[in-house]
Amino acid sequence: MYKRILTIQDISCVGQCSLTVALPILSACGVEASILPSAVLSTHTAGFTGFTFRDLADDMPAIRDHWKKENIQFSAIYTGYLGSISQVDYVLSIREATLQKGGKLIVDPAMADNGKLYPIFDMAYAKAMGRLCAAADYILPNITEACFLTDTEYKETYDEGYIEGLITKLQAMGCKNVVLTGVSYREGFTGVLVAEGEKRHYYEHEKLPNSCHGTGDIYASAFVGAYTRGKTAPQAAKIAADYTVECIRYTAKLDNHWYGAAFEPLLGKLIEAIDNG
Ligand code: PXL
Repeated sequence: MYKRILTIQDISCVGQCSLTVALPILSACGVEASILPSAVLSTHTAGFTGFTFRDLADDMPAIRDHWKKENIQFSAIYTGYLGSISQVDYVLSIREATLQKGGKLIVDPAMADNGKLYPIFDMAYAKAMGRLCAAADYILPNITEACFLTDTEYKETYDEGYIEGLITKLQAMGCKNVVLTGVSYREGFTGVLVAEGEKRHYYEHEKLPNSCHGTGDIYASAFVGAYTRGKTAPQAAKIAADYTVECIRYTAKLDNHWYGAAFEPLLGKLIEAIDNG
């Protein structure tokens, strides 16, 4: 069945993240991508200075009402970086109005990394994001985001008990299914833990020495695309992880490509993994 996804996240005009990543990746996955831009920025906020920022929250109710009048329905809604706290309630009302029966709300909290919130966000935003996560079918936090969502101390090194503690707290908030990224138990390796109710599935992969901005968006978009195409969550988590690692590996070979990961040349591999995996 042909699937149409609505993705709600910002347009960073330059910088290879959010919608400029989600649109091509979702299209490559073979699903129709509709968009609702949450904000427009001249660049992303990680490494550039003096970026412009326009919050588009005020446009959201009229867009929602028009879609409702036109009876537009989506197979899934996937949210990422939102521009402001008021968007959380708009997203919930857009789900109410447009998500088809049985459709999934997939939330990437997209607000923090390496122990810190992104610029422009504060604890009030993190709390509001917690409400959206609690209403989601799947959430895709990294460890930093899981810590902000659950008021847990961020640690660089940890054991399985710490990770299980994060999952338990997230599930107690109402997040039934968690895809936790960047879970690393040994030098040179990292991975993703998929927790669906009581079930746990850990996929470990190589950890490359370089890291790139925007890889969370590449990961989440590939996960959503693969999952919407009928893969199970653990299968989609593996496809997305393998693709993201290849994008990081490719980017390491480029000069002066610090602002994002070059995901475009690897799209063929993602399509192959979805079609033949
Ligand atoms: O990749 C996440 C992201 C999305 N959008 C904007 C960002 C970031 C990360 O910093 O700044 C505007």
